[in-house]
Order: sequence, then structure tokens, then C-alpha cells
Amino acid sequence: MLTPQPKIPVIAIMGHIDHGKSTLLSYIRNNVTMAKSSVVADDHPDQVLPELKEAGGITQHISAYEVEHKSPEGAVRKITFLDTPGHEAFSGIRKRGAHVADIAILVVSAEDGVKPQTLEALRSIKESNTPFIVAITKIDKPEASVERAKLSLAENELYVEGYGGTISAIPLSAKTGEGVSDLLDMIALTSDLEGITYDPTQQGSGYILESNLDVKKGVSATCILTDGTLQKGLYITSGTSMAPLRIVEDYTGKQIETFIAGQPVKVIGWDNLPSVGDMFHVCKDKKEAIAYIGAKLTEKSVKGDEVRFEGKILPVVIKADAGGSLEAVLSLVKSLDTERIHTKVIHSGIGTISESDLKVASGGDKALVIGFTTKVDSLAKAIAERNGIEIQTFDIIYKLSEWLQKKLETETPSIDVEEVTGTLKVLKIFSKVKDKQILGGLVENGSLKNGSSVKIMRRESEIGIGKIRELQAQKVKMDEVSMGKECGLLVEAKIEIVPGDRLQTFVISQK
Ligand SMILES: Nc1nc2c(ncn2[C@@H]2O[C@H](COP(=O)(O)OP(=O)(O)OP(=O)(O)O)[C@@H](O)[C@H]2O)c(=O)[nH]1
Ligand SMILES: [Mg+2]
Repeated sequence: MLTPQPKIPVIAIMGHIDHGKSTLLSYIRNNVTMAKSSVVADDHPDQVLPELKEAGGITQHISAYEVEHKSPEGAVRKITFLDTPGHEAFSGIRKRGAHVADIAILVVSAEDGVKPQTLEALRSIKESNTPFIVAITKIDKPEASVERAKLSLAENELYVEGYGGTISAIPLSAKTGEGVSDLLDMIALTSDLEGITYDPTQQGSGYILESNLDVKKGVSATCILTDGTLQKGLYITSGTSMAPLRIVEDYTGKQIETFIAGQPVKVIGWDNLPSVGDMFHVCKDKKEAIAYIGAKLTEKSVKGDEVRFEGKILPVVIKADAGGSLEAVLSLVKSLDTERIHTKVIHSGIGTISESDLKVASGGDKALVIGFTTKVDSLAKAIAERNGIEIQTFDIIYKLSEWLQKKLETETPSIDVEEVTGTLKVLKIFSKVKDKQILGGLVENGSLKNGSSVKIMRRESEIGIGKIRELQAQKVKMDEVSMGKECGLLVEAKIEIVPGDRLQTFVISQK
């Protein structure tokens, strides 16, 4: 028997935003690989390098590439790379990257050292028990210091070789290419040492990396096999979605008959969008697939009651271009909730903002429609105009975040805030005729103004309200008496004031 066989290692490139993950990958694809590689995880299988089309120069999807590397000994091997985003909103994608990878590359810039998402990526790598290599990038930059980067790793309890640990750290530049082949050799070595293998006789299993809706092709999903092989003709299910293995593309967009562990492939023709990060399961035919999904549906538990929220609720409809980015936008939107305002996603989905989305947004309270790297069709635009619905679309996640934060601020209902401007301690009562009371006291804080309303406080509680009708200090009528001064005053109040009470003046402002 031939089993197990060496597997195409799946390498996830992870790390903080702008630390050079995508640039490193495009260097590898352009200069190191023998075969021309391409992106499969997005909608553009044409040969466009990601940094040329990344909105705002940041990665916002997971992308999978297959490359061929020739070792110094001349052995050629395939490697699958997953490029993950570094922006904080995409933690779900990073987690999945670490989870499906056989080896992770933790990218740390020699300029910046460890940053928040470096640590978050490291946590995901450790949680999934993935072996990893550190790549210290941008060493060509004048401000770069490999030593400083290694030290900052050590300060965060990641000890690389030479700094009390065993983790390999490869300094490199994706601009000059220095060190890149060392990294590839280290990947090959780690793959051999880790014994990354698969069983070709097994029915394939793995995960959904990304899902997309294409106007021409329909629903497609990028899947990665973690073990086994798959042939055309079978059925694939994930969650409650399924697809025949009829149109399956490899990394070049070419149709393939069989695919093996470690290969990222695009399966086209799903009945609806599979959830990103879910495992897929293979069935021999449609009947079995339907039965499998049916069994899963009955397992589904009922969700608990939502917690009551007293503040304002802003209904929103969210559309994104792909499953991973939709997930990121949904969690971003949720994270912006405050004590006084919450968004409520009444509908979300993938694809162009269309008539049906606007219908949902127009029903009941008008919802805000947010699109992320999607278009708005003309019918939807017309309905929005007619019904006064606001549609906003964004290509860059942080722009969406900034805008929504501002929007929520302006939509937050103002509340009345009371600020105490003066406190008087009542020392003596001179007279009380009906509700007019003449008393003497000491201003303990702030100042008291004639004509002000006062709260009458007994110990810690407010027992009533009143109004200052006259104010005197040393028998002279005053408009205002300030802290530390004694004064006499005429207060109109229904409550009988007694010595020891405190009178507080206040202003009400809206916040
Ligand atoms: N000089 C120099 N610049 C680099 C190097 N690697 C990346 N850069 C630059 O750093 C910036 C960010 O690089 P990216 O590769 O997009 O960073 P990233 O880690 O993929 O960023 P996200 O995907 O948004 O998390 C770009 O302007 C690159 O040109 C390098 O080795 N040397
Ligand atoms: Mg990137």
C-alpha cells in the first residue's frame, strides 16, 4: 500500500496589518515559483496580483495560491499558501487560516516589531496547535532592526532561536528577495519534519475557506481538502448547502477531475451559500446529500430569547461580496453597539444590493443599507430614493467602520444630564408661611443664584423641589452667593425644610 502520502503543505501567512504578508506572497509567486499561480479565493481568476487590486492596499479576504518550489537539491514540491488579512476586523478569517494550515508563517515587520494582530495571530496559531515559523520582513528598510524585532517577540514570550527558544525566525525582504528562499527551504524542512501526509484512499474532507456569489457562475465556494481525495460526480455538503462536484476548478481556474489534500479548489454550483469555516462532507449522490442535510436540520437547536435592550435600535441591512467579509462586517457592526444605541441586522447576504434587499429595508422602521465591496443595482437605487432609504457602500473595512461610528453617534438619542452647580447646607429656619420659608445656610459648594430651582435633599435622598425667591448676604440682596459664604434666603417649597437639609441648584444639559 502507498498510504500515507506526502501532502501538499498548506501554509497560512499571518500577522499584523501592513507587515508585508501579501507582498511576500507576490514575490514568491513572481520570482520563486516554477508554475504561474493565481488567486482562487476571489472572483478574479485572471492573472492579477493581489496588491494591484487590493482596495486601500489591505487584504480583506482569504486567498489561496498553489506554487511550486525547487529545493537546493533539485526536488520540486507544491506548496499551498493562504494569504490572510491583518486588519483587526478579520479575526474570523485569521482563525480559519491557522486552523486549516499545516504550517503557519507569523510575519513580523523588522520596522514595527510585535503589534496587536501579531499576538492575536499567534494565539490562533497556538490554539490550533499549528507548527509555525517567524518571518521578519522589510529588512531592506532603513529603520529595520532584526534584533529589535526578535526582542519584541521575546518580550511577548515568543522565544526564537538565539533568544532562548527553538522557533525559527527568517529575516527577509519581499522587495529585494533576500531571505525568501531561506524561508521556502525552512517550509520544506518543516513539512518533512512534521510528516505532513494524507491518505489518498480516504474520501476527501476539509473546510470551506470562502464563499462567493457570481452573477454568471452562481454560488461558488473555495474549499480546501485537509485529507483524502475527491472525484467528480460525488456531492459535497456543508451546513445546509450542497453542490454536485461537477464544476471544480483548480488554482489556475482550470477544470479538474480529481483533487487531493492540500489543494485549494473552487466548487461551483451550490444551492445556497455555505458558511465559511464550516467543514464539508461528501456524499455519493444527491439523495444521500439531501438525507444528510435533513438529519442536520433536525439537530439544530432553537435559539434563546434575545436580551432586552432599552436604548435606540437602528435596523440595518448588510450585503458583502463574500462569506468571509460578510462575517467580518457583521462582527464589526456588532462591536460598535453602545449602551444607548444598537444596530439590528434585519437582513444580510452576499452579492449586489438589489430590489429584494430594499424591500426588506423599507418594511417597518426604515433600515440603513450597508454594502461592502458590492454594487447597488439600478432598481434598488430607485426604490431607495423613493422610500428615503440610505444606502452606503464601502471598499475598505476601516472606512466602513469610521462612517458607521459617526452615524451611530449622530443617531444616538440625547439624554438629559443634571449637573449640580451649588449646594447649601440649611442651618436655621426663621419662618414658614404657607409654602414660603425663610431660612439661613452655608454655601458648601459652587454658588447659589437667585431665581434658581433647588432640589431639597435629606441625607442622600431628594425629598422635594423648590425655588429661591430671594437671596441675601449680610442683609444685602444678592443675585449670587458663592462657596464658603453664609446667606439668608426665601424659598418657595411645598415640603417643610428643616435644619440639616441641603439645597442643591443644578443645570440640565443634553448629552
Ligand atoms: N521596503 C519594503 N516594503 C515592504 C516589504 N514588504 C511589504 N512592504 C510594503 O509594506 C506595505 C504593506 O504590505 P502588504 O504586503 O500589503 O502588507 P500585508 O501584511 O499584506 O497587509 P494586510 O493584508 O492589509 O494585513 C506595502 O506598501 C508594501 O509595499 C519589504 O520587504 N520591504
Ligand atoms: Mg495583505
